[in-house]
Amino acid sequence: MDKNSAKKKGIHLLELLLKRKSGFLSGAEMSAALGITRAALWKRINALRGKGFVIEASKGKGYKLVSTPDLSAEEIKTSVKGTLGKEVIFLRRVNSTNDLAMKLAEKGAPEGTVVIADSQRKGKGRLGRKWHSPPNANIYMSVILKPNILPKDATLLTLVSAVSCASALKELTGVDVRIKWPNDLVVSDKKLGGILLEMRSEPDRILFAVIGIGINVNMKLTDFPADIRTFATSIFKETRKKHKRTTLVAGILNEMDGKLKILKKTPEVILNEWRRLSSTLGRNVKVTSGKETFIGLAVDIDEEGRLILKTPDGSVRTISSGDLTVLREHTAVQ
Ligand code: BT5
Repeated sequence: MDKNSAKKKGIHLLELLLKRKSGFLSGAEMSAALGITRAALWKRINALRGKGFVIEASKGKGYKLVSTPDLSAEEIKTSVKGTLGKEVIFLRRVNSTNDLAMKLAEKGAPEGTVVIADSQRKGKGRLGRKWHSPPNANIYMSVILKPNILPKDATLLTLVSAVSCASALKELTGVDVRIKWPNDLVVSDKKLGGILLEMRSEPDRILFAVIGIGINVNMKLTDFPADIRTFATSIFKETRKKHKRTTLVAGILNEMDGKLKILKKTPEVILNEWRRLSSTLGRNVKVTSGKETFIGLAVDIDEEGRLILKTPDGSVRTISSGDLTVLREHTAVQ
């Protein structure tokens, strides 16, 4: 059997085990369903065990799935409903999931391929900044997309990803995740995560885009470096509970799948969802964009996802990218 179909069979095995969570599945039944010998089944069961799946074996009864690891490619693949996450590359450690995803996309990896890592050596933010990426705690993933939109509309990909993350996290953890323009996921103005969009494009089309998503999930505040601790948060900090990363990853991918389809047909719907989840609109802000700094009231975003700012002198500025700080509510800006 070639490596690829063997890989696929591994997933089918997990699907079978997940379906019969409460009881045992006989070895004969499983080998028949998978079309493999009992010896091959045993090998595959052991391969899953090696990845942290706990599978009980009982003579005469068969196999039973007791627990699944916190993060695994196999369970993500069985949990996604659409194209995103049907192909998952999971690594314990990588320099940057975005760098690897860009390389794979360059080599023709299909749309929806996800690169995910338990930790990153050189996790990156925008403009060469660092993304703190310790192991056993958080989500660091990159999704390859081949969107049929113009390069000038690329910011919409950041917005739709932020909306998908905020909605999925709210639904799965109960945390009121909001979006700070343009790429931050925040909870009560503290940074929970960030999105980094990179792409390869020609003047009139995007060849591929990579959406990098970093979310602090099970990280304790004391584990953050001192400089980040003051303004960051995690799902654990907000809920006092640990959350299974695989569930959150699959939830986000499913949400993104649906919302990307909506973006294609009715971008206005996504823009409205963004507005509803925004922590930025209606507030006085300072935006640094390149060498310029603007202060004003964030009134809206336009159809390309640019921020519309009303400055104190009454003029209107449209800003396509930058770093935004929310000013204290009493700062007088008209
Ligand atoms: C971002 O950049 O917010 C985008 C972060 C994207 C990270 C993901 S992880 C998977 C994928 N692979 C990568 O290599 N990157 C992506 P920016 O807006 O530039 O914010 C960066 C700033 O956030 C840093 O300068 C720190 O101040 C702060 N920061 C760093 N690590 C953080 C963390 N874990 N939690 C909260 N804030 C952090």
